[in-house]
Amino acid sequence: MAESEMRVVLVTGGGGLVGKAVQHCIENLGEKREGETWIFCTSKDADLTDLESTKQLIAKYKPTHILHLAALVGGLYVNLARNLDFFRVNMKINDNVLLAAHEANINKVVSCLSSCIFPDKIKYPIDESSLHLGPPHDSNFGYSYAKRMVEVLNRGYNDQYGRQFVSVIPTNVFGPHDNFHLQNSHVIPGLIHKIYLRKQDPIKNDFKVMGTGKPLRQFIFSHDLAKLMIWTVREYSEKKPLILSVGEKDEISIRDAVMNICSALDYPFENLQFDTTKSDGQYKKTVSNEKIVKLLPDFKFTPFDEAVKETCDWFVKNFDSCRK
Ligand code: NAP
Ligand code: GFB
Repeated sequence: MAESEMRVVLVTGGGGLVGKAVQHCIENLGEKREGETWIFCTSKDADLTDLESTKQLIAKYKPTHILHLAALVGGLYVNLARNLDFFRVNMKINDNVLLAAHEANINKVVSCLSSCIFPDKIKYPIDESSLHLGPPHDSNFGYSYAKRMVEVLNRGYNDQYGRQFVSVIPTNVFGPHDNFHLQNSHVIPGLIHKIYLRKQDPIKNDFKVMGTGKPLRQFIFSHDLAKLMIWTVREYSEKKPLILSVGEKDEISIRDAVMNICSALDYPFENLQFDTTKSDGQYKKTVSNEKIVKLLPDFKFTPFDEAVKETCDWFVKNFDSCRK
């Protein structure tokens, strides 16, 4: 998309992990371009499960583009407990945002899916073409089907009205401004918080890594994802979904990820204990990042250990005010 055509980008979910990373890149890392205005909204600006509020938000800011990040989001265990809520809330948010965007004649909307929504039994590495080729992993079927419907809605608006509604598909994201809640969070922020508390008071705060530590994940640093999303809003001209992830070779086990956190927090990982009575969730969901690498061959992902260290340092510095 030529720069001159870019005017106002509304970012829903602007106060969350990914939204804050986009804001950081735009406002602090020099990603902002002449003639662009980026607006970062949270649920205080509008409850996107309500169509009228959604329409009023768009009428207020009159965006030319929307980066749609807002969602009910959580780790494995809160998904296991609340699949119906994850389905219904995300279905409402997504239908409202896309309908309101269309009715306001906004042509480009970039929405956000997740690699966990792909079919669980599939040939690896997964690519963008396999989204509907089988059921997702049972642990988060609610969230997964709601997210898959974004791709269906996109196709509907694009075919029927010539829109360019597209979606990006990140793998597991982590970074500053994450949700560090002890039960509802994803694995990296959850373990950062648990290990930090254990270090603060070893007597009071025992903890175990949940599951066996064997499952495999591709973790993407939120700042890297944000740069790729900003590019997608500006330049991606296709209508097909786009995976945004580190490569297959960067896939690591949960155990290795936790050991990385221990090193970053200077905690002896010899003491790590695993609670194998807790679900492992999906064993793997290995995606190919071939398409984005072809589009952006010079893009450099932040090394995992550096990203973990930066996230841990941010958490310790912002312990009192962060989401936990
Ligand atoms: P997050 O930190 O939980 O942020 C989600 C944001 O959505 C929050 O800022 C929240 O606003 C907003 N939101 C939730 N319900 C809303 C509502 N009813 N009305 C308005 N805003 C609402 O999540 P995230 O990790 O940044 O996720 C951003 C996107 O990336 C999501 O679409 C998610 O599915 C996707 N994604 C995340 C991961 C991951 O590992 N984190 C992986 C793949 C894809 P408030 O803070 O004001 O409540
Ligand atoms: O990040 P996470 O919760 O999400 O990772 P998923 C779960 C994996 O980490 C499982 C292990 O193998 C857990 O056994 N784990 C170990 C822990 N200790 C902990 C802990 O303290 N907290 C958590 N959360 N996990 C999610 C989907 O799957 O991926 C969501 O459920 C979302 O819908 C997200 O899409 C990106 O990668 O398993």
